[in-house]
Amino acid sequence: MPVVTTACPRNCYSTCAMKVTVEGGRITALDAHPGNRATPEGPCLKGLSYVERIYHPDRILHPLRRCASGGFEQVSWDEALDLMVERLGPLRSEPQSLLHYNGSGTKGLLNGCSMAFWRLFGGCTTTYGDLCWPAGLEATRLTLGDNLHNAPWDLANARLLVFWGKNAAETNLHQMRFVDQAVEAGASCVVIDPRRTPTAEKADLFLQPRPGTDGALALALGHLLVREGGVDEAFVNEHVKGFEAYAERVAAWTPTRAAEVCGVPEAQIRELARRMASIRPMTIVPGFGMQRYTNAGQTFRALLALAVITGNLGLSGGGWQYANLATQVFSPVRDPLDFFPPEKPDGVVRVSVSTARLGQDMLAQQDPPLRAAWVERGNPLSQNPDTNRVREAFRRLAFRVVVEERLTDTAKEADLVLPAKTFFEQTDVIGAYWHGYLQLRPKVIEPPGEVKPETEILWALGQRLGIDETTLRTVLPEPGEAGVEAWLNRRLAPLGLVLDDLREGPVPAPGMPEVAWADRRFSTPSGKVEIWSDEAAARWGVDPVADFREPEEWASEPDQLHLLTPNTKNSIHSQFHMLPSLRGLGAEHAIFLHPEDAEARGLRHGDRVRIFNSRGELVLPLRLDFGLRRGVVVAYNGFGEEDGGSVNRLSLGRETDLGHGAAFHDCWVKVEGVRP
Ligand SMILES: Nc1nc2c(c(=O)[nH]1)N[C@H]1C(S)=C(S)[C@@H](COP(=O)(O)OP(=O)(O)OC[C@H]3O[C@@H](n4cnc5c(=O)[nH]c(N)nc54)[C@H](O)[C@@H]3O)O[C@H]1N2
Ligand SMILES: Nc1nc2c(c(=O)[nH]1)N[C@H]1C(S)=C(S)[C@@H](COP(=O)(O)OP(=O)(O)OC[C@H]3O[C@@H](n4cnc5c(=O)[nH]c(N)nc54)[C@H](O)[C@@H]3O)O[C@H]1N2
Ligand SMILES: [Mo]
Repeated sequence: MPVVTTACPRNCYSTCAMKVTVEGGRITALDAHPGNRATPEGPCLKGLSYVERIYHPDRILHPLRRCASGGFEQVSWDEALDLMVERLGPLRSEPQSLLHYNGSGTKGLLNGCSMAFWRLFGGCTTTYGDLCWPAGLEATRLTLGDNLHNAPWDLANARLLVFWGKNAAETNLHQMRFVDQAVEAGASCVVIDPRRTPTAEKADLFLQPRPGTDGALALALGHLLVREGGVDEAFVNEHVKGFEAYAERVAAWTPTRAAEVCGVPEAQIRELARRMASIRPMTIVPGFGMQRYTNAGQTFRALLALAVITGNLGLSGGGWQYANLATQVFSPVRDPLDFFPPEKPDGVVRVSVSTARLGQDMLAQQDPPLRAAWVERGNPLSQNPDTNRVREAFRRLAFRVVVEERLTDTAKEADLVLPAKTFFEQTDVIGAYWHGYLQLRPKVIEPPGEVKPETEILWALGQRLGIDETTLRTVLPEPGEAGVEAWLNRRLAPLGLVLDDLREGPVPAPGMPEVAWADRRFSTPSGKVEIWSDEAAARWGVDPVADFREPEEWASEPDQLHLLTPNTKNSIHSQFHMLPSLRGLGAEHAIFLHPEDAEARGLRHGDRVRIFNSRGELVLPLRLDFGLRRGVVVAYNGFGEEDGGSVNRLSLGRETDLGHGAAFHDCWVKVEGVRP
């Protein structure tokens, strides 16, 4: 029975190595692979459910064309390709009228082929920015020069852990092992989150700030560290730019003031400052949920400054664990402005729209207006802000192609749905963003039905459009495994690697650090850690030193609630939660409120409630949660129309202050009962 090594390519910290058992051309089992030191326990429930997911009856196995009745009909690849040539071919004279949109549905080097193909087509409109993490990435890059951190297992050496807006117990399961190891060895664990999450159960100090106010909290901690001792002067003198200006900034942020702004007891702020001053090494682990605000980039700079002034950089057990881009050796995402191609070496004009403002920007685009879209690996009708506007923008197009595994909210809007492969059906190489391993995900089964990998769809389309094979070969692998392997080997060659090196298991990316910045060399303009950043001011128009401002959207009426839309354990965004085996175990699409907030509205557990604002509404069951901060309402992102509608009906397309991220959590709503 062949057992093959592979790795899970979902957009998730863990990027687990796994072993796949194949019997008679079918996958029958998935198991742990010890070769990845960060994930030796093996896949989570989502990972184990792949056996169900890839053979699920709802999987799309053939091209589907919208028919006059509004439904879909199965068509042959010939018909699908003819239709694309007929509808997309004429756009080559005005290629920016075609939008190329991709989400983060899967990792893989071959993902880049699609964009390259549309360039060959003549260009297209692309997107810049990202839904996920760019405010934090840019804050880190501006301060430290790079996004790197210590190896995941090094967290076990921390004596003080600060999980700041990160819910690792659900979003980075494998990290909890290292947390347990640290705590067992006597470390203190602090969690800062408006929700009492499963991660908070590990904490010996738990702060529940008002959402969007962490910047004020961090500045007050800085105030206490500067005033009462806790600054590592040797480190600051030698390696830090801007300490004086920072000390001036935090002078005004007394703990009393921050306690008022953040709604946390002053004693807790003092206690946390005391720990930061006296316990070393400290690792701050900030999450992504906290950087979905219009003030998030500056907030992150304020948080990061705490690791800097206490000298917790370049040592085992210490640091700032946000994103480890050691594996981004192929296509750096270090600079979010890379998303705006600055020059046009191929002479092709490119236009970009903001991912965060996708709906508004698509509707606003002129010269030429958008007429068609190609969507792959993404579900913008569920996952991008302002669902109603995104839907309007998609409906206004004349022709939409969506490459998908199942009929998502986005696929349901398409004129043509093309079946997507799963990661068991085409070889690719993937990186990660928590550990530093490169991993192979080899083809282990034949694609079912008429499924074709994207690269083969584009090859066939290119041929029909009359692009010759020599030209196609410059951007796409030749169809078939041999073509893919040759293509991947060409990409690996500059790293001194070949595919065969990856077959047995994960391989550390060249330069993957055990301890980041052990050499204290920072690739910032000054070569120092920049808590004063001229670049931040010049590029983003923010104060060169971290400051605190309320998020743009802030309560204006007393009965408004702050909506948070976090992730859940048994789904990855809009993936997995529909599988029968996970359905009963996963989070529910519901509205979660503190009992006192419910009572104030005359609502009881189980009531049908309407959650609404000027952008949209949802009607869902109410669940009471004593673990929430009062004034906060929670609904999970990832659910779509068939479950009652995406939470993004309520969010506005709005960018973060740094990095062109999406400020999903700048979002206030009201909640009321619905008559049965
Ligand atoms: N199981 C699972 N794992 C995942 C994912 C998934 O969907 N499911 N998604 C993956 C991806 S793409 C991402 S981006 C990561 C995200 O990983 P995390 O950052 O852990 O996840 P989030 O749920 O976005 O946010 C984490 C926490 O931030 C808190 N938070 C929100 N606003 C604030 C605030 O103002 N202050 C503070 N202190 N906390 C706040 C939320 O209550 C939430 O508990 O997880 C990855 N891993
Ligand atoms: N309100 C709110 N909204 C959020 C967030 C939030 O916290 N709150 N989080 C945001 C974050 S952090 C992220 S990362 C985004 C995620 O946003 P997306 O990346 O758009 O969402 P996913 O549901 O992960 O994946 C999209 C689709 O990719 C498909 N897919 C998977 N593999 C393949 C493949 O190989 N080929 C093709 N063609 N398709 C494939 C899946 O079937 C799935 O439908 O959501 C964001 N949206
Ligand atoms: Mo994300």
